[in-house]
Amino acid sequence: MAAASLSRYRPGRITIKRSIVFVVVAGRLPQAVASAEKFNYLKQILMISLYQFRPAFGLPNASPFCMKVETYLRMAGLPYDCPRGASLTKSPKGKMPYIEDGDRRVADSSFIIDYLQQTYGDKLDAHLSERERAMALSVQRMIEEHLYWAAVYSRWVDDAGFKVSSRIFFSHMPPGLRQLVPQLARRGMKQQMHGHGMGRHSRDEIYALGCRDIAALAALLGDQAYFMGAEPSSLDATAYAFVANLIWIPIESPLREQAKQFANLEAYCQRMKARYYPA
Ligand SMILES: N[C@@H](CCC(=O)N[C@@H](CS)C(=O)NCC(=O)O)C(=O)O
Repeated sequence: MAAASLSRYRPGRITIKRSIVFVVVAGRLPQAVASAEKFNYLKQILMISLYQFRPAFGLPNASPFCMKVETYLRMAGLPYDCPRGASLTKSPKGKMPYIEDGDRRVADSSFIIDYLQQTYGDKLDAHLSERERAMALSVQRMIEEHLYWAAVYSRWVDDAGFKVSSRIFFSHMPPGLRQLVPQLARRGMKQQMHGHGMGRHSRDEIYALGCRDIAALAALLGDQAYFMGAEPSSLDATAYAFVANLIWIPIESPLREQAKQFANLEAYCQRMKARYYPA
């Protein structure tokens, strides 16, 4: 995914502008600069580096927050790459994702998108009224601050989900760590869920809360192409990342069953995939 990202995004106005700068700057660099160095130098100036977990589950990212930012970059037509070496310990806020743009480093998916909108402009939400923007923000918050925690439960606390998560997410680690790290991660997730409050509910209560959010999303989408109507908006970066991370992952849970019941959610994910991640 990371390597393919440079060639797959849809070129927008900003991309074209950056490409022109690339060519002009490349032409002016001294001959003495080796071409690989030149390429790396220019890439550093012109590419946004997205640091995130490695892809899993056949999705661009198994972290919905990482997939949200990658989807936004594609929707906005901004050139990016996903360098190796992303790590929670290097992340300014200890979570993924974060980006580097020149000498700017920004963490947290929402602050990243704010930064990108302020720096490169944003046509995606231009068609929304103030009221529609407020509604989109409320829906985004429901997904990220409520439904997310039910999904965390299904992956990290529920035994069936943890079995799959621990096997897939840590498969690259050496044998000893492969057993230890998932247990530590699980303990950390349980603590976070308890602090949030979601973790104090029973399994049935957590899934009931999450399922209501999913039904609300399906009702809100209705027969529209995108969450805010016929045209995509930045809310779709969040909605697609989170819904795909429910229905297209190999973890059986009441959340997945619920999401799969709504044909419009599946069709929506297919639509987003075809438009922003063409094969
Ligand atoms: N509010 C943050 C949330 C990011 C987040 O929770 N990332 C998770 C992955 S989905 C993470 O890095 N978890 C690692 C941890 O908590 O140790 C954002 O929007 O970026």
